[in-house]
Amino acid sequence: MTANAYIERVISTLEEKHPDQKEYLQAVHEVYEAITPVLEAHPEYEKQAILERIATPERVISFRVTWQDDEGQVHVNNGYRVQHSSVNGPYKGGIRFDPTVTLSVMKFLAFEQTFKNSLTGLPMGGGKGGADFNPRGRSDAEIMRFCQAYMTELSKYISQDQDVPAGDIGVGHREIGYMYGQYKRLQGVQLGVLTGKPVSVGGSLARTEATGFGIVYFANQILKHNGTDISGKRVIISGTGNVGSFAADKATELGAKVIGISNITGSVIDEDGINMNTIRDIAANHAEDLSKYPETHPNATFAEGSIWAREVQYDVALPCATQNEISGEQAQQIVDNGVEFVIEGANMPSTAEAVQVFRDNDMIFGPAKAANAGGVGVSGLEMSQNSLRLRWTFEEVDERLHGIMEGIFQNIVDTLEEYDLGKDYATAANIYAFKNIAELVRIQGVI
Ligand code: 2IT
Repeated sequence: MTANAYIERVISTLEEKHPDQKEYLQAVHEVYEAITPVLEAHPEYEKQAILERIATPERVISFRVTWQDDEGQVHVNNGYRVQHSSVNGPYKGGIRFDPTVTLSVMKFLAFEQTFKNSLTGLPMGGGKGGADFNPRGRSDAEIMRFCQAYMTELSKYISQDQDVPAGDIGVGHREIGYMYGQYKRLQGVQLGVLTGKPVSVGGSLARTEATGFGIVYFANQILKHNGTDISGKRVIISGTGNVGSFAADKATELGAKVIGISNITGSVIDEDGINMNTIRDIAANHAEDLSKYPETHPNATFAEGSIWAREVQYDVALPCATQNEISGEQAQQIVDNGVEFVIEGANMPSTAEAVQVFRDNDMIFGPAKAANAGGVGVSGLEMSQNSLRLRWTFEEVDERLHGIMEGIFQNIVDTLEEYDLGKDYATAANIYAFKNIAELVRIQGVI
């Protein structure tokens, strides 16, 4: 079979097997449509079923999470851990607590994570976990009971050498702290079994900032590769969580003007530059209600709905909220707004339609699996520090984060040249990561 016929056969088999797993199919499709030249150079990959083996998770764990709320009501949620690939080391990837969690979302994230982790150059396989639990409005005691119930089941499948979860949407220091405590109660002390830990219990300095900082380091590298840099640029960011808020801080520090930010309540445009202290205060004390922002910043405007639907002129878009947050129509609005650079902060924030619009309009596009790899990169550094039984300074970790993002960018640039890809950073990232993983699969035999 030709390379393309092999790819089409694998994709259509996956579609037949998993017709409801939209996000998973989307993620696999996006990678596999980029790798034709690699398969052409390796016709033996078909007989070895390399595409099937890379797309199919090694193990999917699905379990019930039962917990009691403060009124005594018992609830049941669906918990997951997808152990996607161990070819590059222990399964590694975050845990997400969000009502949108499904098996398809877990499988797409675990697949993406495998590629992302390989891009960091650190020895980490790929995994992802989570539950369809909505932490919004829950008391601290309820969060603790949920985390303990989730970890009671998960603890049977993870260890610091086999599978190392971290945080993601809905899971921060507090949740990792509770899950770490519960793991320890059940299995004994294993400092490296989770990353993103509170610094006082073995977490790494700069882990909280790492994803957002890394996105801006990567964005700046792309801008420089295109003859400019982020200083003086008008930037819009979706998401006020760790990713979006620290991306905003770093962009501002490097001289950009963040003129807009959004969360689930809506978006704010502030031509004076978004004040992140106000945003953090709203997140912590006002149920994230961004409509409060103009009360203290009268030049700003608030609107409900997606920030990507807003008509405003800017240069750089950093989608840092969640998967498929940019529709095709919104991508066209981004193009019409004169945006030149879209750098993905969230995992797969652009729908397939949006990616097509960006391609058709020659948008300079930084793919998530490269741009947001700084988070898991510093998780890798947290594992190193835990094994070494020491702690690096914030500056030292930040310096290494810089090095990781530069290394990723350099490998992408080398791949652009090798495959004559122009400025198609997404295809280059997919090719580079796929080549690495495919070789690791081959080397380790038929298992
Ligand atoms: O999407 C991601 O890369 C993460 N949620 C971080 C994973 C990790 O293990 O730090």
